[in-house]
Amino acid sequence: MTTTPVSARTTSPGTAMTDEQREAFERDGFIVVPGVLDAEEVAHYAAAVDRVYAEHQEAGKLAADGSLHKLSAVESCHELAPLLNHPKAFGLVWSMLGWNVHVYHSHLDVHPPLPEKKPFRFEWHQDGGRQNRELESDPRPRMSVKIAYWLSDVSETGRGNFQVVPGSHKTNWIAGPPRRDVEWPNPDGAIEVTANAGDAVFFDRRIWHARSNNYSTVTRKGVFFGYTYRWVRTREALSDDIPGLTPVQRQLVGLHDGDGDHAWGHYPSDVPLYGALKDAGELNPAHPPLIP
Ligand SMILES: O=C(O)CCC(=O)C(=O)O
Repeated sequence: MTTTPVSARTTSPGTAMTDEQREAFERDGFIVVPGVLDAEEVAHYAAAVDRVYAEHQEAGKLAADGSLHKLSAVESCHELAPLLNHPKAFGLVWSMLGWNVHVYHSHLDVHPPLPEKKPFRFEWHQDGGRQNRELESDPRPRMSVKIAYWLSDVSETGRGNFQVVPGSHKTNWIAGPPRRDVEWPNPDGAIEVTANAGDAVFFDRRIWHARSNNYSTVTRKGVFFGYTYRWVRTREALSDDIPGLTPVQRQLVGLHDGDGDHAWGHYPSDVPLYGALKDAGELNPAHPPLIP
């Protein structure tokens, strides 16, 4: 068992997104942030994910291809809680969405090398499910952002890399097959995002994206956290309690109990991230409180 990394004990909300990051994110719909996790953190979180994988393997609960796509990352693996608000990545979230946020969808993923070619499946999608049918504007609103932490080396393509169409986050519709199992080419402009273990990818939920198949010799491991406004209902399994969380982490997993405002943000001083940003001098006038 590895020791808890120092970064896991900080209560700092981190620093705001830089102007360069914002420009790239607005243009491309995603950015790669190098070196968010150091080698010790990668080893620590990869070992935690490996334990969850081994438990599922033991219980015969892996997918037929030996992969694990486990929803509710922190509920499934409490050791991942510090990644909810890692100080080197969390600033990207509150810079985009402000302080009235929570994690509405998360997963840990282990994809071992595939021994043989998988049947075709068109995996390209935008996140948010029916948000992509029931919101009426063009482009539809951002609504949520996601961080992927890489716990394995995907610095070469072909390792089950995350694929995106850069700049597609303002495009409501792309051409696709009549059914997902009908062979269809990748969308124009699609790329495999490469990253080292410890890098993070921060992406707009609207960007057209897909996991690729891992035909390499390296098992792909990652943890994904999707953030949205607290007034959007969570998809996460909710615990009665998860011990040891900070107030901001409790807000993010929906365990914050000062919710007289029903998550509408009427009482910012009751919302832990508002207080943390205030203390750090990082409150942004672009995300003002409601007028009392
Ligand atoms: O695992 C991947 O590379 C893609 C993940 C994905 O599709 C998602 O986070 O919505």
